[in-house]
Parts: sequence; C-alpha cells; structure tokens
Amino acid sequence: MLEQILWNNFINYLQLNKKLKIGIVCYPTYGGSGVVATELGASLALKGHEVHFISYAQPFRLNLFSKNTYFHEVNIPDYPLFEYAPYELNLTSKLVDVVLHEKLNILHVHYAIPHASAAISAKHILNTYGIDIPIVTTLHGTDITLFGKDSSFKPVIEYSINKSDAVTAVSQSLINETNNIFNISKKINLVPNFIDLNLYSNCGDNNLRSSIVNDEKLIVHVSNFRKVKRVKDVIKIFNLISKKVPSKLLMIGDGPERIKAEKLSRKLGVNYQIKFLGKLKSVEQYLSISDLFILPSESESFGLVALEAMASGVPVISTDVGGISEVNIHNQTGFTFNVGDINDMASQSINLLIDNDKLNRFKQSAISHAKNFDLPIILPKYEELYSKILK
Ligand code: GMT
Repeated sequence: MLEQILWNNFINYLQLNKKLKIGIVCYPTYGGSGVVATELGASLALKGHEVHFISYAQPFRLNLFSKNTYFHEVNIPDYPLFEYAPYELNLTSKLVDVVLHEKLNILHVHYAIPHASAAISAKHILNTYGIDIPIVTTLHGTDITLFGKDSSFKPVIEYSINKSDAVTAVSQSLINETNNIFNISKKINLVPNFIDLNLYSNCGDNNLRSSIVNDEKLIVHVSNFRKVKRVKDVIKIFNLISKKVPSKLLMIGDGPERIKAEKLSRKLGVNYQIKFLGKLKSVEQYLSISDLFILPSESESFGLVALEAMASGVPVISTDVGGISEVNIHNQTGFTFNVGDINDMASQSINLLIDNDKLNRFKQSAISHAKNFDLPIILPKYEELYSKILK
C-alpha cells in the first residue's frame, strides 16, 4: 500500500511539469466564494490545466464552453426514507468517482463544511485504492464566523482543516479568527481574493448611466441580501445622502431581507430614487457607471464586492469588520466605520459626493489598491501551493 502511495506521489511530481487535472468544489449560488472558485478554475483552464467543477448545480458564472473546463453534478437523492438528504455523502462518492475516473491530481475545496470534510472522507476512501489525492481547503468566512460559533460543528471543522494538505484563507483577519476559535495545527496561508482587472477597466457605458441618472450621483450596493449585509442600513444611509445630494441608488442582488429594504424605502419616501435590480450574472457594467459603493455589513471575511467596486474605480463606504479593512483602506479608497454608524457613513458619503476633485482622487486610489489583488498577482500563489503539496 505504501509503495503504491509513493508511486502515485512520484507520478504527481512528474505531472508538475505538465498540466494538472484539478477538481474544484464550491457553492454554485450567487456569492463571493462561488465567484472566486469559478474565476480561479477558469484562469487555471486558460493556462492549460484541466479543471473539473463538482457541485450540486452549475456555478452561476461558469462558462462551460471554455476549453478545459468540465462540470460534474452531485445528485441529491429524494428517498422518502431520508428526512434530510445526505448531500455530503453524495458529494464524497462523487469526489471518489471523479478523482478515479478523471485521474485528478489535486482537489481544491472552497469552504470547510461540507466541502473539506467530504473531501477528507473521499481522500480516506481513495487511500484504499492506493491513491493519495492532495486536498487544498480555502476558508471563505461563513464556515468560520457563523458555524464557528455553533460548537456542534467544531470537531468537523477542526478535523477538516487540520487534515487538509494545505489550507488558505482569504484575509489575515479570517486566519486570526480561525486560529482563535479552533485548535488548528495546520499553517493557514493567506491568499486574498482576486479580480481580473481587465474585466473592470473600460466597461463604463454612458448610455446606461444616462438611462438611470441625469446630473444626479449614482450610488450602488451589491449583496445576497442576507441579514448580515444590513441592507436596511443601505436604505437609511441613502435616505440621508439624498436629502443633501441629488442621487439615485441601485440595489443589486436578492435575498431574505429585500422585502424589508423595499418596505423601508417606501416608508422613508425614497422608493422612486431606488432601483432594485435583482440578481445579475455580472455587475461590472453597473459598478463602472457608479460614484459610490455602500457595504454596511455586520460580518465580512473579505468583501469581494468592495474589491469589484474599487476595480471599477468606485470608492467604498463600509464597516470595518473582519477582512474589509484589508480591502477598503480608510481615508484612501473610501471610509470604514463601526457597524450601524449610519450618520457618519452618510455624512462622509456626502463629503465625497459634493467634492468632485476629492471623489476623483478616491476613485484613482481605489483602482490603484485594487491592482494589488489582480489575477496575475494572486493566481501564482495558488499554483505555488499546488506545486508545494504535489512535491
Ligand atoms: O457573504 C456572503 O453571504 C457569501 C459568502 C460566500 O460564500 O460567497 O461570502 C464569503 O466569502 C466571500 C469570498 O471569499 C467573501 O468576500 C465574503 O466576505 C464572505 N462573507 C462573509 O464573511 C459574511
């Protein structure tokens, strides 16, 4: 058995100079982790690696017509016997199957539970076939910040992290939080989220802007409208801004808090200045015509949307929780505040919006800082990690 494993490692080592076959497990729904996993896979595929996405639905930004990308759907059984469908077991079996038949070299899973825990089980099963598949786990936040507070998940999260061959987290703040909450023996590497700056430059469409605003300023918010995003704060902040600066607000995304935000906008009488656009596959064209982005979240391990806004040259008014301050630099790319500090968020927004020179300086700083998270800078960090564990 040991000989077989060593042989497989040797084969893997040889593969280093060739192109890799990489399995990526992620949530397919609207959200930063799915976006990052999909963009990572797509970029690796462009570099010639073969990338297999494994999830219960096709990731929303995945373009399957691109070369070298494949999708494997995890079917969820619907037996009356099961009160709760055992998704993790189906995922585990699917991982075993795909690794065996597609001859994957590495599995990169996004989220500790259930993805890393399923991958670790698959790894154990594959060991009985004489295969040692390396597992890279990327922590995105909710698995740590939310489930971490629920002690019933603790043993599984700890085990999945400690047994992964390599672990990354999307911000230093998330690394610190993970080490504080759990007993972690594994080094957690910082690999920040990234954007492809090419996608964001030069997509400003004046016709689109003039179809929404005339001389008013345009403010934007993007999220999945979960409670943690505090979308009602966005409406309250906009209400204060609109009293001083002629402006409109775009609310992009959908989720459980949308109806409350809509009701509040009617109550405050600003509903005619707000457009709820729902879920959009890509947001760059709306970001690029906007003047200010608002992200008043209660918790955010990174805040990928803030980075997307900055890459589009849009300064960010946000809270200072979690990893946001590593992305949105206070008084440089925007401003950061305590959670719920609506008045200060509004008055700083007004200061920026009424001073075009200042707004332009912040726009330029936002773009400059976003360059630190550009794809060509971050992608090699993942590739280096893959090489390291394959060696
Ligand atoms: O924020 C969400 O509700 C979605 C969640 C996800 O799974 O995409 O976002 C998390 O991962 C993103 C990508 O790494 C981060 O940019 C978000 O900050 C993080 N959300 C939270 O920590 C609440």
